[in-house]
Amino acid sequence: MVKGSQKIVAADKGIPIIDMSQERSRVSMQIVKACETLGFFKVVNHGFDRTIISRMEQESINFFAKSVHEKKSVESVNQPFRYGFRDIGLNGDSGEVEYLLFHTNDPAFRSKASFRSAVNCYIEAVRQLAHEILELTAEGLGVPPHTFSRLISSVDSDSILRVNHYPPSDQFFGGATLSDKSVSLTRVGFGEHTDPQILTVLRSNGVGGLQVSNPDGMWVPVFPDPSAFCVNVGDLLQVMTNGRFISVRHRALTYGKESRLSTSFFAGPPLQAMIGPLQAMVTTANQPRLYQTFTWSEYKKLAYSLRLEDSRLDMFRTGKGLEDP
Ligand code: GA4
Repeated sequence: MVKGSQKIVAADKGIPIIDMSQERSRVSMQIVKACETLGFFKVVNHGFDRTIISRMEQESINFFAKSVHEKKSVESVNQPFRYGFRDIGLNGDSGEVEYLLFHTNDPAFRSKASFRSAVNCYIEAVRQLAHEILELTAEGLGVPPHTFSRLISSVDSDSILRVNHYPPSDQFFGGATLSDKSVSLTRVGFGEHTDPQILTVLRSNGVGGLQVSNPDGMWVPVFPDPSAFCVNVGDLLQVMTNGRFISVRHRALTYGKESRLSTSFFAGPPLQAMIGPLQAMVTTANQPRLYQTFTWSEYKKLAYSLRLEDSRLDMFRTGKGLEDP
């Protein structure tokens, strides 16, 4: 069931759509503005190879159409990157979703060579897109261009690819019929949360379900556009920009008779990378340092020990007695 009284506004209301074919400085300014106001935007004319997208999508469709037994046998070498059904994380969260998780430095899994190759090609292409967006972001902020992108291009960067399949709502009614008017079709596919990493780059098929929380406390449904990529700020980018960018809360609902398929790349740094507010973001008196410095490993450990909807960033605010020397 969907809980909470947060209101829902019109689809795409206030969501920036950024045309990446514009002049570079315009794109970088628009990205910075979107990260400051909502923490979420769509990019179009991004130059992503369409064949890579369609191969990835077709292989994912084929995979999720298999029997549960077959799907479960596709275990990744690196637990907990795996096939999952309903259970999200390790602390009791669940949703109407099945998924595949791949660690991007080791996406080895027991499946057809064509699926493995589609995943590898997609990871390389989406990593490049994330890299480009992070360079544009740095340029827009006036900090050295590789400030953020170097963290995700390192060989030991800790990024994840996730493919979520939200089956049609009517597959989850266990006996109730859809003609029963008291049965609401709307279900939570993936509950509200922020992404712990630096940046997320998501693409979906033409079925809606993603919603982002705006600064007025409303849910904004994201109109599905298979030709666009959705980009959201993660917790680490909020920290590095000293709170200037918003790590946006988002969720996925399932309401229809159609399957939704989404593919998200969570761009993360190496486990030992030190993360803290950039000096350039804390220099003036009106921008006091909001967060401590920590390693991604420390932050990830904390995030994975909490529930999906928990706010973890607050635990790394300054003034908690664990200040940097
Ligand atoms: C949210 C972003 C990614 O999907 C993810 C998720 C992870 C998981 O599914 O195992 C987490 C969630 C995500 C944040 C809090 C913890 C960990 C589920 C959960 C309850 C793969 C990630 O990196 O963090």
